[in-house]
Amino acid sequence: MKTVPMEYTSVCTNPGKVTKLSYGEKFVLLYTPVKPAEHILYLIHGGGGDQYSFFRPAFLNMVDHMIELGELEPLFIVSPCFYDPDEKDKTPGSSGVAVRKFCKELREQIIPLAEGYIGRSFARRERAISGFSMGGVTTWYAFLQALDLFYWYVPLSGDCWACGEKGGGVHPEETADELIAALKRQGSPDYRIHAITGSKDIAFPNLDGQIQAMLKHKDVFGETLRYEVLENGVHDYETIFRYLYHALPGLFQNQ
Ligand code: FER
Repeated sequence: MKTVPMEYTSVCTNPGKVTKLSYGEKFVLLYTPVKPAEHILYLIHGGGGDQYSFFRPAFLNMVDHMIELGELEPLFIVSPCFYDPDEKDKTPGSSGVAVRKFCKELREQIIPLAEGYIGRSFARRERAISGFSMGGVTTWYAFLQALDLFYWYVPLSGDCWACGEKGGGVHPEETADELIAALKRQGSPDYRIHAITGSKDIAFPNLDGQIQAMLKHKDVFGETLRYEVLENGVHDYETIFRYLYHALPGLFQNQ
């Protein structure tokens, strides 16, 4: 897995635009690329984070450069915040409660807001969801609750909490079963998962346990789940930017 080229962290000659879109007391940040875009990514921060966790120069400049150089097809990126505005408790327990109900907000408020602003609604094959840590947990919840909205799932160093906190590691087989049940319940539509973590990531045992259990179900996940582990990768945003540098060009590619 390549590292992000040093020059990609500097400001691009022709950068995309970041717009703040409000709903009630909350807001999302929307990245609009300089070229016309046919796809949209909903990108979810980790525990204790917010709309700005991903939307920092190191990430936005990287995306600008990738698009400018033709390494990445232009895409919109939406960065919401899964916490309530007055939430003070950002522990995994509290975050777990927030992300379990967050897909409802995505469905009912955030997607209509962002896509209404852009002026078109995207098809599920044109929509992806990704996130880091608790944002990865959110990504798995989207699979459980909103398969009709997204085709592409990119959980980064976060496991599925269908069977409780860090449930992918504590109850791997049961978690795989929950994912399969949710898939069937939602009519078994086609989808793609690209899960990535690092061997020294604190979430590694949880995500890895879950993925190994999922991979035993070859009939379900054999063709649809891709899993990569970066040797020595740790649990921080810099490493996650590298995963996205690696994974973003593969999104929206099998249509
Ligand atoms: C994990 C998923 C999420 C994990 C930790 C988290 C240790 C989040 C932690 C936090 O928000 O502090 O698998 O494993």
